[in-house]
Amino acid sequence: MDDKPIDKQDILKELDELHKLDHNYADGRILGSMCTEAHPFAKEVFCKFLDTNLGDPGLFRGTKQIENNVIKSIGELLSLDDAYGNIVTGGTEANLMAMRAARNHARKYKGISDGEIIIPESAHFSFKKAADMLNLKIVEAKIDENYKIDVESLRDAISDKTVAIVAIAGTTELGLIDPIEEISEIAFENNIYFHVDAAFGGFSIPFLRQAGYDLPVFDFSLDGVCSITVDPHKMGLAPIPAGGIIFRCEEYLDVMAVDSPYLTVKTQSTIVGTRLGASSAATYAIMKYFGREGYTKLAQNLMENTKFFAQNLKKLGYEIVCEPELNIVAFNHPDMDTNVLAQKLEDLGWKVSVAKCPVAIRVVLMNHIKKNHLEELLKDLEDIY
Ligand code: 0PR
Repeated sequence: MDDKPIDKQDILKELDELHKLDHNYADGRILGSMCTEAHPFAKEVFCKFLDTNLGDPGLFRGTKQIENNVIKSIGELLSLDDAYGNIVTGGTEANLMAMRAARNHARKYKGISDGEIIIPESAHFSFKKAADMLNLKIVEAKIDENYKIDVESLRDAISDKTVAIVAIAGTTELGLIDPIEEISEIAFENNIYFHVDAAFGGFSIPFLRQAGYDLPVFDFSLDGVCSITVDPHKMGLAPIPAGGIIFRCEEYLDVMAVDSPYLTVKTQSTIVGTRLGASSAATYAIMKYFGREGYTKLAQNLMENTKFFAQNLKKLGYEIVCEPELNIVAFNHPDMDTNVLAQKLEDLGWKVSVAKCPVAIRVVLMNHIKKNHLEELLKDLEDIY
């Protein structure tokens, strides 16, 4: 740290220089991000609530009410009237809370001390972090030829140590939805906690279904579902950090509660102590401002771009890994190594992401990628091959 104060203008100049090294969403070149530029209104509200701290909610009663309202609204979107949960930093923390709730619940009610969680091979790496932190063993369920959980493999993986089963509604690499209804039944029959990671899909599947898209049910209308991760900072257009964890009942928060005697509330169930009220306020604002209608339009528009991109890729001789269910397209060229192709695109200024299972170029069609960007990308792909 400098000894003497530095002039604001000099500090800003230095920061601006460094900020210039960042890529912008606005130029449409970031192809593999599930985050996007937040809506200006959400950013405005976020700034107003920068000093609020939901770690001590008695001091910020209004903001706590806002968080409760957001959780209620997201719960309703997921077919749950009385939802419990929190706005957290993102999908990682939401998944960690879900796994912690499942572990503590099984420890309390079933006496399981060395628990296992069953996750698909396609699960986000946040579950590896959660398992490591919570001392849980991961048992992987296989994925089938359609890159979705192989239900038989999942059934075989269940043991008397299983504390949670996880399925994904919008996989990180391919945007696919696991057979959640079937898995929910299995979890329910076996009295096992079932968590759905809809970090990506949670803010689009309900709207696309309402608009007539043939997508499966993935939410609390299924009896087995105990919790759902759904991230406002992905498809919800809220500023980072905004993840959501929704629980079916309060009991799952209770089993995580620790005493916080000197605070304005006597227990705390979240992982983080001091936490931003701004994330809840901005999420609340954008959900109100968009309404179901706004999100439906957004999701439909992104699906149209997805279809446009996939169809044109095929016309150019590229092969897509699977028909997109959500707004992700993964593709290869039959005559070119994927990493070589990725490098050629990088050389042309595209920020490319390569999926691992299977290896493929992966484009997440977020709101910052407009039709004209796709046309430019297709032109480059045509020229490359
Ligand atoms: N669950 C799923 C299904 C996810 O896809 C992700 C992240 C998470 C949980 C974890 O969420 P947080 O990153 O909010 O904790 N999916 C993206 C990924 O890891 C996140 C991302 C976003 C990556 C923007 C890159 C990027 O530029 O691929």
